[in-house]
Amino acid sequence: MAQDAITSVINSSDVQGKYLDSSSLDKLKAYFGTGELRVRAAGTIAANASTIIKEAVAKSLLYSDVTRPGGNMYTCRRYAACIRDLDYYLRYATYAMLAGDPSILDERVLNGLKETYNSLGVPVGSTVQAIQAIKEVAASLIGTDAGRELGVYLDYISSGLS
Ligand SMILES: CCC1=C(C)/C(=C/C2=NC(=C\c3[nH]c(/C=C4\NC(=O)[C@H](C)[C@H]4CC)c(C)c3CCC(=O)O)/C(CCC(=O)O)=C2C)NC1=O
Repeated sequence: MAQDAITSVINSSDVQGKYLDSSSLDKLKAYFGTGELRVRAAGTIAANASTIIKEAVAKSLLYSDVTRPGGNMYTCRRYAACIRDLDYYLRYATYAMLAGDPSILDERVLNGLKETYNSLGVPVGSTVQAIQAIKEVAASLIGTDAGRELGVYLDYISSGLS
């Protein structure tokens, strides 16, 4: 089950039959302390998602081998599939940022993804480059602090793919 920062510390305290200890409370303080920042960032991302993806693709994939004949992104159908995948990554990273927890990524995005990419010849290296470009473009819109919060989960997807 996908969880969030609150259920995560509650579950680990409950397993030990204890009240929240100081490190759990510190985690919650950090979570609530950045709440407004993360909610505002999620709004900005939602309003600019297609621009963020388009700019990230321009920075990372256009005019590279993947978009040339024989490349995995060549043809409209595959180009569209790639853009759709990148939009999934941004959307789910935004959910995870709001939850303050990566479990939703394991459950709904990364589960079986590496195998699917390998069987379809989707290049992981280029995908990771595009995800890193999303991180940069998004940070320039939402600011450095929120960009760092979002970046944690985009990096989580990148390492899950690699
Ligand atoms: C929400 C969870 C979720 C994810 C993550 C997801 C990914 C996903 N991407 C796919 C395909 C694909 N993914 C890409 C992506 C790319 N090719 C490149 O060269 C680029 C580097 C890269 C974009 C960054 C492409 C081109 C295909 C189609 C490959 C093909 O059918 O030949 C497929 C195979 C089925 C399909 O085509 O729809 C899946 C399941 N589906 C999901 O439901």
